[in-house]
Amino acid sequence: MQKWVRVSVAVLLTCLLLGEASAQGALKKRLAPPKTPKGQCCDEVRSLKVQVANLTSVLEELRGKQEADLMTIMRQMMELDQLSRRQEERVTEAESKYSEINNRVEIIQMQGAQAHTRTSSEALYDCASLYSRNYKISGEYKLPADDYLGTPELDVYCDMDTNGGGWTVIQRRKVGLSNFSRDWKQYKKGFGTIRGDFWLGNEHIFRMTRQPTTLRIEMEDWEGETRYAEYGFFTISNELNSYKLFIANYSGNAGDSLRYHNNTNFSSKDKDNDKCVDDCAALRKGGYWYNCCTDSNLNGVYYRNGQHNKHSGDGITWYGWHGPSYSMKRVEMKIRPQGFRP
Ligand SMILES: *[C@@H]1O[C@H](CO)[C@@H](O)[C@H](O)[C@H]1NC(C)=O
Ligand SMILES: *[C@@H]1O[C@H](CO)[C@@H](O)[C@H](O)[C@H]1NC(C)=O
Ligand SMILES: *[C@@H]1O[C@H](CO)[C@@H](O)[C@H](O)[C@H]1NC(C)=O
Ligand SMILES: *[C@@H]1O[C@H](CO)[C@@H](O)[C@H](O)[C@H]1NC(C)=O
Ligand SMILES: *[C@@H]1O[C@H](CO)[C@@H](O)[C@H](O)[C@H]1NC(C)=O
Ligand SMILES: [Ca+2]
Repeated sequence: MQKWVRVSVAVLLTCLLLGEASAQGALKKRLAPPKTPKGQCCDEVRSLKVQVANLTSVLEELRGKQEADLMTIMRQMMELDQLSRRQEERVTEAESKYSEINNRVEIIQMQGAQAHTRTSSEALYDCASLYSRNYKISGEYKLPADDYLGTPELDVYCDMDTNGGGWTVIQRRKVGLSNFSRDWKQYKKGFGTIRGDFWLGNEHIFRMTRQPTTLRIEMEDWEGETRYAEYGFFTISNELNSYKLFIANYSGNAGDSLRYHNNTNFSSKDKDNDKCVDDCAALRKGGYWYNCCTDSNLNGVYYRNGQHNKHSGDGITWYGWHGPSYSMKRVEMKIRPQGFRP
C-alpha cells in the first residue's frame, strides 16, 4: 500500500513538472495549441490528487481496522481463557461427583455388613466414624440407620479435608436460594439440600453432640477472604430444654461472636425463646440461639453480592469480623468429636 502511495506521489510530481514545462513552452511558442497536453495533464493531476487523498483515507481506515482487529483478538483470547477455566471447573466438579458416587456405592455395600453391628464403637453415626473406616474423600454420604443406637438413616456432607477431616457439616450458606425463615418443626428435623444450603436439624445436632464435640465455623466475605471460629466444646440440649446452646474454648481469627449466644435457647419464627422483649427470630428472619438479639446471625437472610443489610440487621452476620451490616458470601458450620485424630 505505502509503496503504491510513493509511486503515485512520484507520478504526481512528474506530472506537475511536465505541466510547468509545457506551460513555459506555451509562453515561448505562442502559436502552439494550448489545450491538449496541458488540459490532459491537469485532469490527471486532479485525479491523482483525489487518489492520494483516497489512499490516505484508506490507510487510516486500515489502521483503525487493525486496532479493532487486535482488540477483537484480545477479547477472544480472554473469552477462551475464561471458557477453559470454566471447563476445568466442570471437570473438577465431575471428578468429585464421580468419587462421591463411588463412595456411596461402597457405603451402600457397607450397609449390608452394618446389619451385624452390636456395639456402639462399630456404628457409623457421623463423618468422623466414616473417616476412621477410611472414607477420606469429602462429599455426600448416607449414614445407615442403626437399630442398636436407635439412629435413623441420614444424609450428611463430610468435610474430610479441613484440618485433618472428619467433620460433619451441620449448616451451609452459599447458594442463597433456600429460605431460612422456618418454623420449629423444620429446624428440628432439618431442611435444605445437603450439597447446597441446609440445616442438618436440631435433633440430629443434639444426638451427635452427646459425645464431647468441637464446632468449627468457616466463613467467606464478598472479597473472597476466609476466616474461622472454632469452639473446642459445643453441645445443645434436647428439645425439652429448647436446644439450648453451650460453647467454650474459642480459637480462630473471625472473632468470638457466638459467645453472646452461649446459654440461650433456640428460637424460630413460631417460638420466641430469646432473652429479649423483641421477637428476635422475626426481626432477624432465622432460627438461632437468639439472645437480645445477635452478635452473629448465621441463619439470617442471604444477601447477594455486596447487598448488605444496613438497616434491618437480618443478614448472615458475624459482628466480630464485619459488624452488624455485612452479610457473608459463604458459611459452613461443622462438628467432629473432641478426641478425633486423623
Ligand atoms: C477510493 O477508491 C475506491 C476504488 O478505487 C473507490 O471505490 C472509492 O469510492 C474511493 N473513495 C474515495 C473517498 O474517493
Ligand atoms: C421467607 O419466608 C418468609 C416467611 O415465610 C417470607 O416472609 C419471606 O418473604 C421469604 N423470603 C424469601 C426470600 O422468599
Ligand atoms: C477448655 O480447654 C481447657 C484447656 O484445654 C480444658 O481444660 C477444658 O476442659 C476445656 N473446656 C471444655 C468445656 O471443654
Ligand atoms: C429456655 O427453655 C427452657 C425449657 O424449654 C425454659 O424453662 C427456660 O425458661 C427458657 N429460657 C428462656 C430464657 O426462655
Ligand atoms: C458458656 O457458658 C458456660 C457456662 O454455662 C461457660 O462455662 C463457658 O465458658 C461459656 N462459653 C463462653 C465462650 O464464654
Ligand atoms: Ca422475645
